[in-house]
Amino acid sequence: MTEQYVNLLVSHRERVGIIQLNRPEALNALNSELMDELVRALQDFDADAHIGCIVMTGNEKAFAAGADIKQMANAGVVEMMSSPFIGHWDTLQNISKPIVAAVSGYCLGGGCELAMACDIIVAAENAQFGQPEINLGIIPGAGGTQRLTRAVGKSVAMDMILTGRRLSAQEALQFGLVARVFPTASYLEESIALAAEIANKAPLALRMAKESINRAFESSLAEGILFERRAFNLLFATEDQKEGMAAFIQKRKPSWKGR
Ligand code: DAK
Repeated sequence: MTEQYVNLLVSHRERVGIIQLNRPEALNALNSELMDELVRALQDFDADAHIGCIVMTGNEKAFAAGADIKQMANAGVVEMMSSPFIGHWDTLQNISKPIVAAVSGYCLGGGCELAMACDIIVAAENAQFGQPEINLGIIPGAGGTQRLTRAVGKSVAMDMILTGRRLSAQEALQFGLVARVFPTASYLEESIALAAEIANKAPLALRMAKESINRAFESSLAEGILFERRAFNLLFATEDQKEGMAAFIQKRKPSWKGR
């Protein structure tokens, strides 16, 4: 990967693409330049056949403390409506490869919305999740009222969004916002290991699984099940399905082709 970034550190470890938000002086506050770069880095990894899964992370103190308050403080309604900022979140939804958010420290406002727009959230023990926008006289604007409610239910979402209450990593685990919690010293390595495990699965099956799970949030049960059935049947047109089942029968490891 040759692309240069100002607000990100981008690397890869075997089949895992790693994107680190890198504005530590502002607790990784999400300004439009960072979001531009983030979308580009995600799209590059999505298009790279050598990458199977992506890890998005910050630093030990902050995943991201929200959208950049200084950048939007003087904006008017027309400016906000025409801001490309929100389009970045929509683009994120079109990334077909799984994205693991590895969260340590502050994960607030737009930062929490960014983590929730990823596919799996892994938390360090020191992580704090919150939607404190109410304290700024606004509400979450990048999906927080919707995704948080789907993740933790109405009562906890109301509590967090109306008061600005933060959840600890253990609370976030208990309420279903995060999938796994690890010690702060090892959360990133554990997240990369999880992503490596995913990256070594059959690529087309991963893609169908991600699309089908996401469809659960967009459709009725009957429509979602129909979507799943079509995706399931489609996988029988792939070489990887033949390989996976042959490998099982022959008691060997499968070798995926992504075809
Ligand atoms: N924006 C800009 N700078 C930030 C920031 C933020 N969100 N959070 C922290 N910083 C900066 C601080 O200003 C400080 O910079 P200097 O003063 O040193 O220049 C530096 O990072 C270190 O912060 P603190 O000195 O405050 O550090 P502490 O450890 O004392 O406190 C804190 C950490 C996370 C509790 C505190 O920084 C804090 O409360 N930060 C703000 C958290 C917050 O309110 N987040 C929500 C932001 S609103 C949109 C959709 C969505 C959104 C926007 C638009 N569209 C549809 C267009 C999302 C909105 C939000 O996220």
